[in-house]
Amino acid sequence: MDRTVRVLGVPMDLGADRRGVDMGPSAIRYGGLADQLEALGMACVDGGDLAVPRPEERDPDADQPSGGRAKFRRETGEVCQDVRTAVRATIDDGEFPLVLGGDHSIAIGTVAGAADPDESLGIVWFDAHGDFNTPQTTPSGNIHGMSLAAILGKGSFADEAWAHTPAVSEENVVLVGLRDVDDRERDLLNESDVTAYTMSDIDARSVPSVVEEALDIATDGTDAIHVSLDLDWLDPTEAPGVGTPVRGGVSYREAHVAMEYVAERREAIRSMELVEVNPILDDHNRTAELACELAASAFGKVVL
Ligand code: HAR
Ligand code: MN
Ligand code: MN
Ligand code: MN
Repeated sequence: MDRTVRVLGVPMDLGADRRGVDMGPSAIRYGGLADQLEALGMACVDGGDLAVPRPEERDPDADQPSGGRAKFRRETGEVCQDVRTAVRATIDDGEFPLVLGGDHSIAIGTVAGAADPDESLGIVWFDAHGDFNTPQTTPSGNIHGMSLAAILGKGSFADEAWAHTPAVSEENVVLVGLRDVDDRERDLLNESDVTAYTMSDIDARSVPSVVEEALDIATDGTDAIHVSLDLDWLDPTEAPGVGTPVRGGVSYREAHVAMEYVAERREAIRSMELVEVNPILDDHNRTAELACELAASAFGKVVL
């Protein structure tokens, strides 16, 4: 990677029930992110953290969409527009935005900033969850479980300009690692043109084969891709510090090898984010440290 990496922290926890992901950006920095990237010979600058309101100061149910629920919808929209502005400015300056969450709702802003309206953007989304609920299907009202659907303009997100990013088409969106999908979310996913690889697909085919195919789909005919890494993609034995752990995820080695395949396409990658690290639930910051290591692998760290 010859672009300077600009780190942008988004201490957001409005989109999730378990508190603590707002401390993710600090934990990832303490985990040695800049050192790891500089050891690869990369230039790395820290853009600091964006301002995010505290849930205690706001009403989660203010300003709700009709016939649905999306808690802190207004605040999430405001934060995501700030994320979009920061990500877009970073790209316009010729730098690479590495966004640190925060809960996964911030991806709505990252993708909006990464997507040039005159171009097409593919997405590879590593996650235990589909993040494909809408305000109409969500069992929780938590926007982190809706962020990918929002980007694609599903449900009432079709009317939300801050959420829907038309430069992303479903044919170039790939989910990798699913093992926890809600019933109505499953229907929406199956009806869509998004490609979704479950953990069973990974068991049957191995990580390299699935990830390579995912990258082929995301890069097919697109101008660039965004990589969204939800740390709950990994098995909780490796990544205990996440808000919504689900057993049966990828191993430490599988996660690294996946990022090594990502690194092979790094010229196509325009932006990346590391989300859902929850230091309160972590074991001596190991999930945050793992996030740093995985970023280094994605940027081309090799053993020999
Ligand atoms: N599917 C559930 C919901 O929509 C749980 C979402 C879980 N969260 C995440 N997203 N960490 O990846 O409420
Ligand atoms: Mn209320
Ligand atoms: Mn997620
Ligand atoms: Mn998840």
